[in-house]
Amino acid sequence: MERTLIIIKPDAVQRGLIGEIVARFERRGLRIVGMKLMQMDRDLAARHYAVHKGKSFYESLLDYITSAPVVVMALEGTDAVKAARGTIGATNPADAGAGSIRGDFGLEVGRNLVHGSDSVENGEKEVALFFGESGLLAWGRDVDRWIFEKP
Ligand code: IDP
Ligand code: MG
Repeated sequence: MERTLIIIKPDAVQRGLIGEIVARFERRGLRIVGMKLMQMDRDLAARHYAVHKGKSFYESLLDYITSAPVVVMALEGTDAVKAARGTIGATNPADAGAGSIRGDFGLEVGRNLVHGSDSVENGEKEVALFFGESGLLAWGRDVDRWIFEKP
């Protein structure tokens, strides 16, 4: 099943929004197969955000993501990448629709609360970077047949 990596960023953790944000992904129907509280070091942050190296916001992005603890989750589900991006909302919270996490809780692109993988390929890579295969739990929910037509 498709996987995506979610990071509840330092601003969201500091603001006491972990539960609120996890609840939105749970309610969406995505299945949590990995979850941990951690503080990212600069090396891990640089690997995760390698695609943005050289951009104007790159250094401030690394400062932000390493500034305080984060909660990292691997989620599974049908079209998990696209579904999670929808629940998260547009990169700039000012453009994010009401009802999305960024649209409901954010104002600025540099404090946008959550990361979600942007493609199926990156979802696999990012989940592997943070959890490896042994860091994930394969399990079924009793409710899966009411969320997935073919569990
Ligand atoms: P995404 O998180 O919606 O996938 P990306 O374009 O991949 O957005 O950018 C990664 C992260 O870098 C954003 O979530 C945001 O935290 C930060 N970022 C992106 N663009 C800017 C910017 O113009 N100024 C400051 N931070 C930015
Ligand atoms: Mg991105």
